[in-house]
Amino acid sequence: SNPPSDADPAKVAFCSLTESQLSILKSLPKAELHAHLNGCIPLAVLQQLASEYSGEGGHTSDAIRQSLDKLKDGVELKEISDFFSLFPTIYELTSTPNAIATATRAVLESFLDGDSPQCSYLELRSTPRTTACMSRREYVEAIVAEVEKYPAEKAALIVSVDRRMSVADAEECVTIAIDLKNAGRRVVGVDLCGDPLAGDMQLLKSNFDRAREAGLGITLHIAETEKNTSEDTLQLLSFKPDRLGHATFLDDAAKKIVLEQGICIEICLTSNILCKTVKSLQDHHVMYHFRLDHPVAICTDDTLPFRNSMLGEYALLMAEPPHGLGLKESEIKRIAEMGMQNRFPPRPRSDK
Ligand code: 6MZ
Repeated sequence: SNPPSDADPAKVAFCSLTESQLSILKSLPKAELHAHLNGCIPLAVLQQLASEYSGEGGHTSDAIRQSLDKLKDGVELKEISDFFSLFPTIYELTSTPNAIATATRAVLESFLDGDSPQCSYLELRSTPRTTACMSRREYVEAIVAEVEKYPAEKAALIVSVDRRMSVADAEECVTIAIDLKNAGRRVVGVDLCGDPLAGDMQLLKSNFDRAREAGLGITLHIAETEKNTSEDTLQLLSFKPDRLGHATFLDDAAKKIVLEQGICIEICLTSNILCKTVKSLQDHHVMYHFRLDHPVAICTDDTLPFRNSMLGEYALLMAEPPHGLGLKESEIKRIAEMGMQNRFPPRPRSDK
């Protein structure tokens, strides 16, 4: 394959490490807390699913093949809004219970299996979808059944709500999460994701309240883009989240709340660089929070379009500038511990 380029910051950082640095990173217990299932399916698995695709969703096999070829060449995103157009093709290929189970197995394996696993614990997230072949509940059940093949200390599921959803659809997703949790299934939290500028978040609050009261962890994509308003951000903070995704553009009022309440931030370095929501790695807000000893968790977000891995993201912390942040071993160890400490279920807010 081609040598890593600037389009692959995590690979560049990874390749600049010595064997002994790499073995330090490999030996650290690491928690992946922010990985979207349909954004992390290995390309070979999508290609396999494409070869079995019979056009039931209205796409031609050629159209599917073309968009997978684009992913293979490495997508270049001009801005974050380009990112969401990658998903219709992937969704076409994961629209049956069998296909979503196959995809889930592959994602779990890619993070947790092998001689040198990416992480020791994976909290996978996914947005329930209704298709011609399955209901939202069947979708989640297919995924959770695969997650439960791993021990509880290795894997769990977060149910995502998409900002573009109607209130009724969001309510259905939260109800599924609560029902499965109450039935003893491995659902540990709910997430809010999707196009950062869509929807009116006030309308979703009561559902996140229900999730919290049921003992589910709450994580919210927040202030991911410059265009997110302070009202939107403060509204989301009123949901009392346990963790936040990205939190790139917090204003002073929001920062004060996040710092005072010690709300863990899920940090996705490569994602933010490639979606161009941060100018460069050196400008990334992870250092601001880390210097304040504010909890952060290092995560991949979507390994397929971002061509990254947990080891690659940790390499970005360890490599010397300009390819990495040049953190010391003890500092990286501390960051990895923060990730492990912020796994769901959430600790009571008073002991945070
Ligand atoms: C916001 C994102 C995202 O749920 O179908 N998703 N939402 N910001 C991001 N940062 C780049 N990355 C992924 O996985 C894919 C879905 O996750 C959300 C999007 O809604 C995407 O459609 P699931 O498994």
